[in-house]
Amino acid sequence: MALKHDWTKEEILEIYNKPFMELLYEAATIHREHHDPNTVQVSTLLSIKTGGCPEDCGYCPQAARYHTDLEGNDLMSVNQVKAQALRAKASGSSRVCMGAAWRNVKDGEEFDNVLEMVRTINKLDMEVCCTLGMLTENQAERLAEAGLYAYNHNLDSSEEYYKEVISTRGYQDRLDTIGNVRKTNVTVCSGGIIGMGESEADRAGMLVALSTLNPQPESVPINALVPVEGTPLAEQQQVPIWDMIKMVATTRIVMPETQVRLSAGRTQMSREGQAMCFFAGANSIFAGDKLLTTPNPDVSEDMEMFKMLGLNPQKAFEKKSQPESVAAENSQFQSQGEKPKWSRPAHKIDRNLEAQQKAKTKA
Ligand code: SAM
Ligand code: DTB
Ligand code: SF4
Repeated sequence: MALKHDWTKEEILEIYNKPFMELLYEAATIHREHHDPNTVQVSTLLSIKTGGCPEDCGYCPQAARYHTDLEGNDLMSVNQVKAQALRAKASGSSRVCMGAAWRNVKDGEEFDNVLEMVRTINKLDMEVCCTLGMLTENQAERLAEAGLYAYNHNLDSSEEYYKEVISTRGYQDRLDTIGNVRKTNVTVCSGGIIGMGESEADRAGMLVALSTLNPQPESVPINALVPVEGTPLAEQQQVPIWDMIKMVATTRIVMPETQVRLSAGRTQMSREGQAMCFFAGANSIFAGDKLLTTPNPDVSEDMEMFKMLGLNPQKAFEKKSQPESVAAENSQFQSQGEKPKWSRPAHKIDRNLEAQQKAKTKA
């Protein structure tokens, strides 16, 4: 079945506000048609350049203008990054996501070092993601050639509410960076934050902006705001777990093939709450006792939770086999010449081949 790319705010709000059990059932059903419900992808965040950011994102402890307790750091060395990536791999993570507190990437020595970090982690047979702020098309291409798997750049909220939270760059700037990544074979990771004081219509608006991208992002992180003292959003009330479950379920329904990541805010969620998010279609988490600068559950706690729920961490670059029920249905579809239900984004082998071919053409 072709994916729907013309979702409206009204349609999405209607889904978000369905009776809770109906919403959960629909989301879980769609999740099972497109994904293995017992597999969850595990990423480890690594803040390679912390603090001192010139932007004014109202939620962010790394913005230089807010007086938080954060200790900033210059760009880490390639060796430090390699050591951290090895630790992440040993603890069961298949992806490292490197974050830098930059407004945008600047060509030069620091970017060259980041490219070397990407190549180094790739050689460890781990997926590499970066979130470095705004990118030009050329920078996106250079990251692709270095072997980047995914680029994270969030829309954060609806276009209308975004303006209440960030003034130093616009929604279109974000869409342009996502567009530049899309021109390469790097997969797109883009999502947002709930609990910043936005309305349900703003949540739906963000999902309209993401789901009408064609193709839809391969990965959508849903963050619950982590309120940090010193930031303008420090006094926000914790987002109710019900809202988080409803947001995950709605995201799953409007973007069936996307990896939905249960992101920031898990330290405040019970295991039961997180289990409902997985049931509703979340199939990725950030693991490790730190997100970029704020706390996250210990790896051992997460592994205990996975064991309890019978969840398995997804292997790097794994092309998942189809659940049997879907495979049976697909063989029927395929004989009738229809597109199979189960599909996965490009994986390492295809991407490396493409990169090699491009390099050859350029030479
Ligand atoms: N500087 C880059 C940028 O803004 O694109 C990359 C790093 S930035 C910290 C990545 C994302 O983390 C933000 O877009 C936002 O969605 C999320 N984030 C930052 N602070 C957060 C907080 N306090 N709570 C929840 N999510 C947060
Ligand atoms: C995303 O959507 N969430 C992650 C990742 N992408 C980079 C970051 C969460 C940051 C939470 C606040 C902090 O630890 O500084
Ligand atoms: Fe800077 Fe990114 Fe934080 Fe905004 S979210 S202040 S761009 S580090």
